[in-house]
Amino acid sequence: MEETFFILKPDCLERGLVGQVLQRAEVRGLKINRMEMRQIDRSLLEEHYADLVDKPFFPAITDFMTSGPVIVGTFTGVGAVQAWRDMLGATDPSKALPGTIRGDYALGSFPGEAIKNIAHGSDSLASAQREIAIWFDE
Ligand code: IDP
Ligand code: MG
Repeated sequence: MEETFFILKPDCLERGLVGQVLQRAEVRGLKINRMEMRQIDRSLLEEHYADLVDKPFFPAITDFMTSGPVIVGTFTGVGAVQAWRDMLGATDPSKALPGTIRGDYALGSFPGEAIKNIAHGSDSLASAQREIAIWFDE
């Protein structure tokens, strides 16, 4: 049994897609184990995206991720980390396959903007553990 970390990003809430996205996870068999609505603060985001803070687009990511409330939580299930990543699809929605969340609910973004892609998922078991500790203060 694995636990993976997710964020439903501000575009997901803004567009009223929370129910649909969570339903996809649930019908796949992922169980919601923790869930909370938050307004992200900058320092937490920098810790979460530690590998991206030096990128030129990080200020755009910060603006996007703090532009409205998010829902953070975890799913548990067999192979939950990879299952949720596979369901999300490619980072850039313009390259994400139809049938994936990013491929079905998002399109592309303008150069210089953050890529708005609905949801986050941990990319490995180690990342999941690190992110759960950051967001749920363990
Ligand atoms: P992931 O979310 O698919 O794991 P990461 O490379 O970890 O992708 O990037 C984290 C988030 O940062 C992405 O989901 C996206 O919102 C944003 N992002 C990544 N690369 C770019 C970029 O080149 N321009 C703008 N935003 C980006
Ligand atoms: Mg990532």
